[in-house]
Amino acid sequence: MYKLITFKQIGRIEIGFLSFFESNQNIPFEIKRIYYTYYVPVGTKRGGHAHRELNQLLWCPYGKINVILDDGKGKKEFLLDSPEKGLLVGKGIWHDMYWIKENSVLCVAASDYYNESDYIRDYNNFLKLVKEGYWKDENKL
Ligand code: T46
Repeated sequence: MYKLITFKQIGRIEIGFLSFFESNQNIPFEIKRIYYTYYVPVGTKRGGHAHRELNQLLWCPYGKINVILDDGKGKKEFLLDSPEKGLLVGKGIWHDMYWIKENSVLCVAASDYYNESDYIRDYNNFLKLVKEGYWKDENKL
């Protein structure tokens, strides 16, 4: 499951804006970890994996990052180019991120602590798990 969401924007041009999100309100999981990626050279590709159980919200407070999501049946592209945009990426979604603008920052709110064994970094293994129905409950997030 994946979904683009738009955060509420509070403020006005003269003083700037504030956006927010809350666990189990507009984000359908409890947040246990926040991490962020920065000083990434333009043209870099990161990601190249799916998660077994982890659900995440990605947002780009500054810059432009292209995110390609793949559920094993098809791919979809999302441009994170505004601090109002958030991209929910559920478990079982292969994701690649491409840095398009200098100094872009990718922030992520995750449903669990870091655990390398939750990563699937081999694409053929990912496709095999999709075929076997490993994420048959994916729509529940
Ligand atoms: C994801 C995308 C959007 C940690 O030690 N703790 C952490 O919390 C994280 C996220 C990573 N790491 C270590 C693991 C690797 O040795 O940091 C190193 C770089 O991680 P990785 O190559 O997986 O980075 P990205 O940018 O390809 O992927 C990251 C997240 O790892 C991943 O879960 O969904 O951002």
